Amino acid sequence: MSSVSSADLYLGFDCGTQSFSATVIEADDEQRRVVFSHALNFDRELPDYQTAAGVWRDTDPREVSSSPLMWAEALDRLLAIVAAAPEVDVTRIRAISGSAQQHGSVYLRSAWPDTLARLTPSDALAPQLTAVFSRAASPIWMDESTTAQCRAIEAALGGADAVRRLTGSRAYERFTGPQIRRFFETKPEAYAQTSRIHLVSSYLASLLTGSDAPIDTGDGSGMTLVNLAHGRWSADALSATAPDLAARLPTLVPSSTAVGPLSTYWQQRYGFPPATVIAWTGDNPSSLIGTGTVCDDRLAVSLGTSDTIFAHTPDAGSDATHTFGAPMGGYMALVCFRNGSLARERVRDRHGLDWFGFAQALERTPPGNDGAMLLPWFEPEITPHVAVPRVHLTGLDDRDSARHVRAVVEGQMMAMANHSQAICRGRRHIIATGGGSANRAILQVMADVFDADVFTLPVTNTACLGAALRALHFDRSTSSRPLSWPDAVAGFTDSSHAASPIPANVVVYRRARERYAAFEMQALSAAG
Ligand code: XUL
Repeated sequence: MSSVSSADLYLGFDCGTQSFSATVIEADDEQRRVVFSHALNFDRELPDYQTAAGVWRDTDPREVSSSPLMWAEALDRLLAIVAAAPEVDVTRIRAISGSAQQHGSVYLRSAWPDTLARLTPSDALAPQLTAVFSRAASPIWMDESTTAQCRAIEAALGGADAVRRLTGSRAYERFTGPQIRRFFETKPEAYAQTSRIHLVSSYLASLLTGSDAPIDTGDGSGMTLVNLAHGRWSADALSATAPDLAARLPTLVPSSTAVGPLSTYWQQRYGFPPATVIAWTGDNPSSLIGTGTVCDDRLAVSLGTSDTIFAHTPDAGSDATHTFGAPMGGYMALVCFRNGSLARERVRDRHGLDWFGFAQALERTPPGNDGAMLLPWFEPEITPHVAVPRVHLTGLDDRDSARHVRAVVEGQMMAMANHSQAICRGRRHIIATGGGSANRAILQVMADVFDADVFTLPVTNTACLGAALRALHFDRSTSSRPLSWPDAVAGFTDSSHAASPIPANVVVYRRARERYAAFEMQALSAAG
């Protein structure tokens, strides 16, 4: 079906852990709609890179990485798909932005800027980039190998609390600064050959503009390198991390910054116009926009590869685990759980179910699971920190599939609610997003555990939608018809009520949450 409209189009990307997506939206004064969306799954559609769930795992289970070359190839393929889509008249695309999994880093040699500037449009992107990496594998957010570097950085900066006040989070294993420090310590020659270190987001923005793109303050605040209150690289944090780091980092800019026009490589390769590329950001900051969480009274829960809970907050001093810059200004408070969809899938697969059977199992079992519980640490966990994975069970018989299903979902929701009290305070309106939010039975557990109303959106990849909305907002801000953020997201993020808390269940979970916290404490202290 080809479109007859002449409204402006905006293109958003999201490079997630397991897939790379594109969304095109149409917006003018009359209409607002998603015109096109497509996702490329890394394992299935780029099998040459041999990823499993989008990642490479080392023999050391703490090390998790992925391929920057694969991300480039996926970007090239997606642009080809968008250009060929009958629904999209690419000449109407005015602005483009994107988001990517947070914290992952890309290490580039001095040939990087020249290579970018001289790409041959008739040739595919990835083969032209093979020589630019000083590190073929990019460490990603699932990497847990930098505990020693976290402690060293915290010691150099006056302790964990001082790091939190300065950067918005204490040093975490997955954060980019500790990752850079470990690279410098373990591979000093490769570090010496690195002249630029990008985040996944700024690396991909660079590939679009054919020039070295900046890092935005939203994604930058996941690096342990940014003075959050000032929105600048912190000289102290940089020197606590690795030598001559300032020269290796791109500039740091507010999220709503134009990076440049789409390069001639893409214009000639697929017929795109010189649309403005807006700085890319992290998937969570982008989801803040794509869920319409632009007012302070709501919170969002994203059920994706990682489960995250986040909200907009006007000041940097939130007492949540992480405070990042928010793309619309101000800040966002966030807590991240590594055992998200992969843990739900493990239970589903171990008990031979599909998602329908999983939902039925939840519906067949009582809230509170008659006291049966599970700590869902199938993989090392970020919140609370669990270095060696182990699933702890109480009151569960291995053959009882339905109770296992309920236990994993209740465990995830109770952990989330217990560890995000600073974010939940005063907020009883949850926007649920991510693949897991399609499951109504999970949303009922969420409503009951949080004692909050849960809403869903027509689009589940809210990071990708957020990127397209950021492109729209920027474009209009430079015109005579600027849009406020609530007006920019309106029509795309209108939510539907999905679940209300059931008072009797709320009482059950109030008690269960206390038991869960005690169970968690006991498991953590037994692990030492
Ligand atoms: C957030 C985090 C994850 C990744 C996943 O701090 O580590 O949510 O952004 O893509």
